[in-house]
Amino acid sequence: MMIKTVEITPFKDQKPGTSGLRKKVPVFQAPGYTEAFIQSIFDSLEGFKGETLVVGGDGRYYNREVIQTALRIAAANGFGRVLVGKGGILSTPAASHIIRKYGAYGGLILSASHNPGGPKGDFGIKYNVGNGGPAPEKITDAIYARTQEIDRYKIALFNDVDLDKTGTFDADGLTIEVIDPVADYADLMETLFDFDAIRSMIAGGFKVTFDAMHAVTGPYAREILVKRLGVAPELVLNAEPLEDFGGHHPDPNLVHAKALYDTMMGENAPDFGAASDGDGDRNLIIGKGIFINPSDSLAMLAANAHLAPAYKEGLRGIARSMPTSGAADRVAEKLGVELHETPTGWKFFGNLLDAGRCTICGEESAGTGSDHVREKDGLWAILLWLNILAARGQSVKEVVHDHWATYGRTFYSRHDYEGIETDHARGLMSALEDKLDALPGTSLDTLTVERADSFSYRDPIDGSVSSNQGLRIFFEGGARLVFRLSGTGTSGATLRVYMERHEADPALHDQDTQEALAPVIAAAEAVAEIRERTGRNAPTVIT
Ligand code: G16
Repeated sequence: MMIKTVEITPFKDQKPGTSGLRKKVPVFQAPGYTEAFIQSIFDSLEGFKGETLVVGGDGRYYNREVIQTALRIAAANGFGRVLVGKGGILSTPAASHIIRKYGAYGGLILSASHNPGGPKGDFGIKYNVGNGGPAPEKITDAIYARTQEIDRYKIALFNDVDLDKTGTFDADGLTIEVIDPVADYADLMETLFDFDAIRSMIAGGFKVTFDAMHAVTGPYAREILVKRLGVAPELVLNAEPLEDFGGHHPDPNLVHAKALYDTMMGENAPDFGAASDGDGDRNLIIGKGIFINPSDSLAMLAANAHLAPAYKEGLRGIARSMPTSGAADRVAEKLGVELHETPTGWKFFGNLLDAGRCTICGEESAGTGSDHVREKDGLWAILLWLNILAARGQSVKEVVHDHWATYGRTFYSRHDYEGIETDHARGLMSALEDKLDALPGTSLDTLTVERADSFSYRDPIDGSVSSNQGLRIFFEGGARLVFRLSGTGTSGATLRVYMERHEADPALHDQDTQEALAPVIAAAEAVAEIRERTGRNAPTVIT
């Protein structure tokens, strides 16, 4: 194998965020930038000579070029085999499954998730370990440390591999298998859920619509929803993956999936509507006339999971990220299983899942998943919902109202202030942190503070500690307010303000969420001076 060693100077900004390194495409296109990061990943790992690496991405602009580069650097560094999705495509949960199924050493997932794509859009590289999950912090910290001192990368000199033909190729001693990105994943889904029951429900007239947002899940949805479950093809929308997602933002929230929301709230709405994001790990669930917030969705899926074959023995535990609402905690309590509260980032669920301490995990950021892979999984969440609806023979609205009647309703909302000046965002957070100790006993607008802290997590499996994971304010009566800065943006800073309040009285469950949370929203402004410090009068996105 012809290998070239190229000298470089370190790029100082290659610190992985919540989910890998995300930057604008032109940043990754700078000479040596992508190579330096991939080489830094490999330099931080041990014992992979001759092993298998999985490589795939969400099909966004620059995906194919980076895959060719990754193949050459993997070859030069001694990997023996690379499994790569046809067309360079692998959804994030499918990549996680492939790593696990084929016993790979790890994988490179190329995606900037829900962030926009295109020549001026975002790109990202994430390393996943052998359990199929995102690298834990001790590895991402090591990768970052390596990026700060790297002085060369090694690259094999072979021609571009044809990514559009499945088959096995030899590239100068590296075995490259271009695989069907969908088949293994679709087969896995079929083992988890009662496809017969879902198929009968759909054949009986239950209408399902799915918006793939011109992102990676289109081919998966066509295979699973249309071919295997009988969903009408015309109800799978925007199913062609496009490099720029059709100019849209592949974020399945109420702003970017507004068309779906409007359809679901309209007169002749289908019974069930859903969407997924750029790389297929997030989900949006909307029933006819009712949006389900992701925190509620986690709680409802956990409460009903036993209706699906994979979970019929019950759950071993539930895990949620700290900013996710406490709705799932009530389910865990009723089921008598452990509830784990982790920092934001799917990587924190990996140890718990591996140790059998939880079966279902979820985050307010539209991510839900289980121990079937080690990533959140958009289509999995959609299929579990469909399985539950088929088993219960009820509408989404009925399931939701029944859940609230049993557990009470946790009103929940997240307000995002996107693209604010980094200095302003940091200033707001540090001023707030300075105030925390003095808050208990004081009033913020109409609410009285019970306690306040900066969230820190000690992993119960490996004992590692992650500090500064968000500022929390708990109020008398049970309401909660959380402030964090996003770790996934690529320009400026995004302030996230998470609000929740539990309401036990069913007579009050039909209030508008923002109205129900008005006292908490007012408290957020009072304590953090958001308007003054960010210069914004309103959030950019409300979910
Ligand atoms: C990633 C992480 C999630 C996290 C989300 C939002 O999701 O995997 O665990 O909740 O980012 O993070 P932040 O609030 O820091 O922006 P994805 O779908 O972007 O890979």
